[in-house]
Amino acid sequence: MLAAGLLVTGLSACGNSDTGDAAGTGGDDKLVLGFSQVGAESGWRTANTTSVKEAAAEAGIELKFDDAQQKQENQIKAIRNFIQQKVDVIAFSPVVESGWDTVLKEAKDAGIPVILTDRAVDSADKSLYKTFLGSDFVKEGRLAGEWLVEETKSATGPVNIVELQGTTGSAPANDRKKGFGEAIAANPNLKIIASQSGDFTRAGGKAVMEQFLKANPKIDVLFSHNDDMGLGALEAITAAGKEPGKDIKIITVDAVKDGMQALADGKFNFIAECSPLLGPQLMDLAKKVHAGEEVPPRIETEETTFTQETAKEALPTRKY
Ligand code: GYE
Repeated sequence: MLAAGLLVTGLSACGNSDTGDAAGTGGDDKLVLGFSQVGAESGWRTANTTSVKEAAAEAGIELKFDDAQQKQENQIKAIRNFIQQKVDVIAFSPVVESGWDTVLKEAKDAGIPVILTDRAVDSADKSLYKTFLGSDFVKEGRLAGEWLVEETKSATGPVNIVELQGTTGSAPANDRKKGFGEAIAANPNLKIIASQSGDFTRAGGKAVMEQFLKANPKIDVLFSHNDDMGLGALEAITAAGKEPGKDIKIITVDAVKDGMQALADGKFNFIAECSPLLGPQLMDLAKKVHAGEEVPPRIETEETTFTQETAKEALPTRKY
């Protein structure tokens, strides 16, 4: 009994000293990065996954990749696995904004630095992660709204807008809604008459647009939080005997190839770009935080906007 007790004590003491220099346990070998991805819900996400995988290979970083299938519980599980495996750095793209404090605290206690990519968390304790690399979603929504304000400035009556929201509770859905709403407040003729989540997928966009069309005889504008939902909505609009881009103006966010093609073809009217090519910057940051270097707490992606004309010019050289 006594011997067993001593053994346990000895082990736990050893465990403690291990945790103490957790950052160093990876040794001088390849940096190991655990990455928890949201899922594969959109063209944007596919391009983002490719960017992360390619950049890791190029940077000589060993990537442990997990696809959470758009479920927060799967992401939490993946992060706990990464902690158990003592990866050097954890990066993840949080599917929703809230509910991360406990698992982030676990990573912090284990001495593993965390990088947020693409989407933000609403944790009050900013020490739970090293940096957040991604777009300004409020700005994307605002740019979309400002274009519409300009486009409809001569309208004398109500302009009816329907909105396809991204995944409920996600940073891009919350922020794009906010930015768009603030911008269109400049013209009281502009009214959102229906707004619902299509979960960032084509199937979701199509199904919700069908409902919108059934319930609302006069829809002038669709604001879709991403290209994929807009592309799904195109099918519903055409099936209802309306012409997308003309009878119903369509504004989206992302600017992936299929979205840009729809814009160049005159089916979409405006896209606020959101770049998925975060891989190279992420690898750079992973190396820095692993080396204990200071990094800026917020790194914003550079993006632009596209009209039907500029989409035609950009399409041939578009990478994703
Ligand atoms: O706009 C959408 C994807 O978080 C910026 O997620 C990303 C969004 C992107 O599903 O297409």
